[in-house]
Amino acid sequence: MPKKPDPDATRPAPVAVLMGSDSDLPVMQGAVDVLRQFGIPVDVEVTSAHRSPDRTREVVRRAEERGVRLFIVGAGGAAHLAGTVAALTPLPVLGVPIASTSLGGIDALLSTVQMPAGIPVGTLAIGEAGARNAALLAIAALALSDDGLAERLADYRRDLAAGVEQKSRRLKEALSKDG
Ligand code: RP5
Repeated sequence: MPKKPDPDATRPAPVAVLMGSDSDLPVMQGAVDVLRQFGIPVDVEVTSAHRSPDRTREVVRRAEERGVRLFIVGAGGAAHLAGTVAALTPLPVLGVPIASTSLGGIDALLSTVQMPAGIPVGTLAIGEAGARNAALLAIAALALSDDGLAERLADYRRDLAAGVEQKSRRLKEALSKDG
C-alpha cells in the first residue's frame, strides 16, 4: 500500500515541538495532537541539552531558517532543554516539564521555570495538561495575526463550555435516579 503523505510535509511549520528523549513522546504527543487539530503543521525533533548539545544548536538554527515562529520544548529530570533553546533563539519558548524520574516532575518544573532574568521560558504545567496548554498558548499567539485561527480557537472554547454544561446535566440526571 502506498505510504500516506505526511500532512505537515508540504507547508512550513510555524511551531517546532522539541523533546529531550523519545520517552517524552507520550506526553508531548498532546501538544502535537492539539496543533494538528487546529490544522497547524508542526516540526517534531528529539534533541537533548545534555546528551546532544551540538545537535540542539543545529536543530534550533534549522528551525529558525525554516521560519518556525515558536518552540514548544518538553524535558524531564534536570530539564535544561527549554532554557537552552531559549538561550539560542529570540523566538518565544514554551517549556513543558515531564515527570520522568522518581521526583514526579517537580525536578523538571523547577529546572524549566527558574530562568535567570533576560532569557524567558514560558513554563506550563507538568505533563500532558502542560503539553496541550503549550499548544493552545502557541495557537493563541499565532491567532493574533490569523483571524481564521482566532475563530477556531473561539469555537474550541465554546465547545469546552458546552462540555461542562453537558457534564452538569448528566450528573444531575444520575443523582436524581439515585435519590
Ligand atoms: C530527559 O531525561 C528527557 O527529556 C527525558 O524526560 C529523561 C529521560 O530520558 P531517557 O533516559 O528516557 O532517554 O533528558
